[in-house]
Amino acid sequence: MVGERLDLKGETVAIIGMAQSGTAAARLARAHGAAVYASDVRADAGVESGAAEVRALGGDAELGGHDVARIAQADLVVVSPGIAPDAPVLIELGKRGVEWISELEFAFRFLAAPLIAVTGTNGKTTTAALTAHLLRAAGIDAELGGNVGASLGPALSLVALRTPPPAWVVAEVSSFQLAGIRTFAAAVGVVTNLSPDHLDRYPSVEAYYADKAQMFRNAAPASRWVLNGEDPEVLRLPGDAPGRRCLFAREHEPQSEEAAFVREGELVLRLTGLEHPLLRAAELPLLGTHNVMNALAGALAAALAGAAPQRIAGGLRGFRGLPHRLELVAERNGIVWINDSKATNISAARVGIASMTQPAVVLLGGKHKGEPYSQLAPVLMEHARAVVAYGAACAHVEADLAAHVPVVRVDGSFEDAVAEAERLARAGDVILLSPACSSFDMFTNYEERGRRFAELARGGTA
Ligand code: UMA
Repeated sequence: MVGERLDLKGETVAIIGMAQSGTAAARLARAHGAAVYASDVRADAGVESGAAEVRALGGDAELGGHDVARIAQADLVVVSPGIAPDAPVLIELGKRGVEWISELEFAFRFLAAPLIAVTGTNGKTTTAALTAHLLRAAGIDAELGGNVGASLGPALSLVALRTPPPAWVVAEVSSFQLAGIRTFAAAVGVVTNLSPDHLDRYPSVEAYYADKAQMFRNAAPASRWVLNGEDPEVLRLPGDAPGRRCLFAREHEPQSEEAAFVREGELVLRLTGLEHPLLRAAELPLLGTHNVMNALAGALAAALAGAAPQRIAGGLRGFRGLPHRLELVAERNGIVWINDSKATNISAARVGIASMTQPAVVLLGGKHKGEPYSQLAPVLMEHARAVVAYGAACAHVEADLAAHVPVVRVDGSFEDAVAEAERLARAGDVILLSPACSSFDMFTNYEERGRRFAELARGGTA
């Protein structure tokens, strides 16, 4: 299951969006001989560098709008994942009967290595990064990319340019990317868990899950599906797609011939019926029980790609976790500062808050995504001294939670919100950035939000 590797000589590829994915797709298209027309509605510094890169490669780049007629004439149209299906440019193309593919699909067509694709609502970045780490620990040349975010790996189009190709590619794939696939097929597909998310883009949870289910669109008997055996939505997702189900679970031992589970505090792999104890869960260097599930998923995926169980155990012991995910960033005046900026939805925030062992002042807010924050009330009542509601969602957060926990609403800047959290915290407390929202009201992305929080935590000027 590797891509078809099309020859694009004499063809024109139109690329919509010129941030990371668009620019990477332009690079890949040019490398395979295509003429490129890339465009972006924005015309700011964020896309200027992408445009300059496209032009330097001999492509044509246009900022500040899309020439729909020109895009419609292209042989292939590649769309960046951040562009919603109701964006005017896609509506216009739809009216003209023009089809498009996602950057994920485009990149897949040029991948010369088998692929482990990791999707799910939460934990997919940690699981993808861990899987690549475990493969490398087992001496297998693995490249990580896709939706992991720029600090961890490139867009898949850049992975597809690597020469010589790696032995395996591990990609985190989002529902936005899966929405635009045709031939994309993972050799090993991982689904970490499913819960409502992105309701600002999807009309319903079902529509979001339907895009996730695209993972199974080109399933074959040789496909291996690493599935969360404790999540009924995940178990339902593949329907009757061909391929072997390999389950991971923390609370029980799955019956599948390939499985990963915890028995009496020890992580165990079962491969073609044979059991391999790996290490004790307490030896995992990652915070929180959700990370036990991520470790089981990563270990099983790596084993299915050929990593030896003993090497997997060593790799698990040495994995240090990722930035912006329950990351301890400072300790000052008896207060511990934890950056969970990646908790961009309710379910991720709930998991992070639940893993606190000291009273927490929780910074909650950002761009509202549509879910009610009252779902966090039980976990906040147990773990939070106070909530600081900030950002565009602050009124929603306050309205949903004030009856359950002390809420201080800050209508000002992010810096004002952090200063308020510091005022509320006492020695022995944790200040936890757990936004449950996206960052786009105040920042370019969650990484910038997390970095700013870490700066302020270390005593940077507000
Ligand atoms: N645009 C147009 N026309 C429109 C609308 C938008 O030109 O009508 C432009 C925007 O101005 C922007 C570009 O299209 O310049 C869209 O860029 P993008 O949002 O797709 O951003 P990229 O830099 O290409 O990053 C994407 C992923 N981002 C999203 O899906 C939102 C990155 O995942 C990913 O790492 C990268 O591709 C490489 O694969 C980030 C993410 O936040 C980490 N993902 C979401 C998540 O995990 O929740 C899905």
